[in-house]
Amino acid sequence: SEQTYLDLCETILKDGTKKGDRTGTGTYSLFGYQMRFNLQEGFPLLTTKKVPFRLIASELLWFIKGDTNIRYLLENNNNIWNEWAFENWVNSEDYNGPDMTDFGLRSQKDPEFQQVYQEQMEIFKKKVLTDDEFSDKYGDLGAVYGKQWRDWKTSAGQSIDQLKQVIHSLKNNPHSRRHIVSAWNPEDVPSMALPPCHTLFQFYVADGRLSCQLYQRSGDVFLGVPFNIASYALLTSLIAHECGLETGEFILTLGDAHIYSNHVEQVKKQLSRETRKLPQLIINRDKESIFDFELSDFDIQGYQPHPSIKAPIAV
Ligand code: THF
Repeated sequence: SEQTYLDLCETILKDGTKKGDRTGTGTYSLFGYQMRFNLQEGFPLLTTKKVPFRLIASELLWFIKGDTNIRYLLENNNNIWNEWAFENWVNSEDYNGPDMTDFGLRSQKDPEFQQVYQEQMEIFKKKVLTDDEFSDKYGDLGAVYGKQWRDWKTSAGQSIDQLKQVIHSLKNNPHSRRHIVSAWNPEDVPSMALPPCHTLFQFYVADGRLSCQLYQRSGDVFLGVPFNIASYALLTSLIAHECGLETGEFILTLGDAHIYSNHVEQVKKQLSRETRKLPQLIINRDKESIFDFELSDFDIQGYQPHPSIKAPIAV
């Protein structure tokens, strides 16, 4: 239940080690933590703050399509991956605007720079949306999730559709212990905008229920993890639907579980709130294949969260 997430937050604040990180923000961190969500109890969208389901659903559909270009996200008003594509552009020879070195950290500390950065980001978004050539060059994040899930390149030059294969194996050999999808491709890691945080997931079928466990190497507990929980719960529900199974559990195993130092006040605020009843996920029953779903085929009902809590993303 949601309490397991709140327990994680409390444990990190109490026992986490103060640790530097790639982004220069600073974190409180611990290593190795497991959370279990019984999907029969409701859909695990946190209620102690408002979590934007629409963004989670459009990101998941983007992965399922095998798309790695942020244009699709932008078309759906989803801005959660912008910074990583923007970084490629401002570091390229084609960029000749104001200096964007360290834009993530600087925009948080310097309001004047924040404005200059916002302007460049708007230019960037517009170009990705309207200029095909630009979009191919800078809107693409490289071999991130969608690519590895749907089009993993083999050394023999062939392509593996892991998602299709795992659905096939769930339908035809449900008791297999090999229902695995890996996003971690050691050959591609050095060239990725961001090496995958959700590294590998496995499905499990028992008593007509489909469960899923994700190993996440690194979890931004305040901003990312609530998205990741809901995203994999949605994926599990869609695949269960296609395979004619009920949903079981979603288990999230975290490697480096951290709270950024500039999220601590927000986490404390969230911890002061009471949990509420979890909402229900409604799926359009007329569609079967997970590859046919669109945003309008899902709905969340009975979601009455506490208000959202804003926090800056570490880039
Ligand atoms: N980088 C970091 N530092 N943390 C992450 O969680 C993360 N991701 C993805 C890639 N890099 C990451 C991006 N996922 C938000 C949520 C998830 C993200 C990125 C950003 C976010 O800011 N959420 C806000 C709402 C934003 C909005 O309304 O536009 C929130 O309040 O939840 C891990 O997958």
